[in-house]
Amino acid sequence: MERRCLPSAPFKKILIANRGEIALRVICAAKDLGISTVAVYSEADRYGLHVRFADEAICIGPAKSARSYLDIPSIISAAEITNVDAIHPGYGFLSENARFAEVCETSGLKFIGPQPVVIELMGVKEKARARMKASGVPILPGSDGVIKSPDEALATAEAIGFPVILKASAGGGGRGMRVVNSAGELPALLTQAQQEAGATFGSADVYIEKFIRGPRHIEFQVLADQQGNVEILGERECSIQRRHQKLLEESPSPALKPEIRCRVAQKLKDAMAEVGYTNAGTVEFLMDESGDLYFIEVNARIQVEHPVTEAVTGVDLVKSQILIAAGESLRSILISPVTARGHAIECRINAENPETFAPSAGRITGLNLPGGIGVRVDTAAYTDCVIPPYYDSLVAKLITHGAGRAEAIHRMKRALDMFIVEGIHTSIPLHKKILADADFQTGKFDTNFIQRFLPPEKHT
Ligand code: MV4
Repeated sequence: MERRCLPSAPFKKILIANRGEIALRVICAAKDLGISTVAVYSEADRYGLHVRFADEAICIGPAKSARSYLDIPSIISAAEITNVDAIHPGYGFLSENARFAEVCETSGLKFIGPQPVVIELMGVKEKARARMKASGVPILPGSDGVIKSPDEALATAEAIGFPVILKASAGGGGRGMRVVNSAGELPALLTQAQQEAGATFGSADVYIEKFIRGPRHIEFQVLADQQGNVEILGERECSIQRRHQKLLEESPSPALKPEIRCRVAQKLKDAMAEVGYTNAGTVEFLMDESGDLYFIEVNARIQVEHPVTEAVTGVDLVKSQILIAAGESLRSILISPVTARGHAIECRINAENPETFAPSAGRITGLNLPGGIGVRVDTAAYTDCVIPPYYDSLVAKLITHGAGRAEAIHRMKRALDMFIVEGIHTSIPLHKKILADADFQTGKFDTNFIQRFLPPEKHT
């Protein structure tokens, strides 16, 4: 459990460079610490709750993110005008932009996240992979860094055995990947992957890994302070995804063996200390059918699904981020050893058409948020609010906690039945189907699970 309050506020005022539920989440943490808040907003978000609940709010530009939530000069100007001490980037937008973190620091504003050089390192996937390997974190067999020639690619693939996967060094989140099933396909797919990587990320660098069919996606939550202390706050099971968009997450994973959790967490602790990681971060792994974990990438930010970890550990991760950025030690932030209690599940309630998954922007004409014991709702929605078409489609996160997985599922079903959103389509019906599924209930699923709920042509 982390310390509840401080004798004096670590910062006087922070700016939140984000919108929606995560901006509100950061405002809550700041209020709990006695810190004043500044919201920034686009013209589409004038009536957003982050604007209403922050102490001050500044319009930074038009609806399109490139001219508002991604506009570094506008955000830095807002921070200077309001005289804030620090900036919290939330997730998405500028949260993993090393240049933004750098500009904050050179402008005398504390960036609430890792050091710019560490964000940069984690963004180059094959470098992050090499650093994790060097610290003893298990990785999949693959190339030693970037592929330099088609011959080298072929030799590496033959050595590790097909199928293999080509991944963009600057990619992540599933973009710029190619699965290669045989030597004959390799040259053409390598060219494709390199071209796509160059066009999408500005770097044509590609590396190879052994391809795991039907893996589970399991990620570990990390907190690290500026004194070199690292804590691992358990893991989240994130296998229920569609097109690399997570739909439902839980903690702990119903599939992770305790010995593997313990061994990987220990290695990770050392690895994150060795790279000089600070603040909150997530380390993603794939699990193969034997239950072993293999590192894939690091997300240098707070994640959407952080509340499931908060539910089982009782640690306020966003408050911890602010305190770490202010120079507080984890030894003072986490006043007793972190332990996990019970089980938590999060359902992402998206504004989308249940058949086509197309975004369903518009006005919410009726809204009932569920509550009761073991239920948390993180949202910036209210009756008559408008979900704009410009940003991601997350309307609310519904999190339930129970003594065990069965109770968390039961509470989730109850809460979904009491969750009413009128005026737009949402993913609530899909979540009800997932929760009613026998394999979901027994915990037997992988990253292909969601396909059975989709029309065949929608498979990816
Ligand atoms: C893989 C993989 C199989 N083998 N790497 C997709 C997102 C990106 N972070 C990594 N991804 C994958 N990497 C190897 N060596 C399968 C995926 C993958 C996936 C991973 C996690 C969750 C959902 C996924 C859906 C399709 C593919």
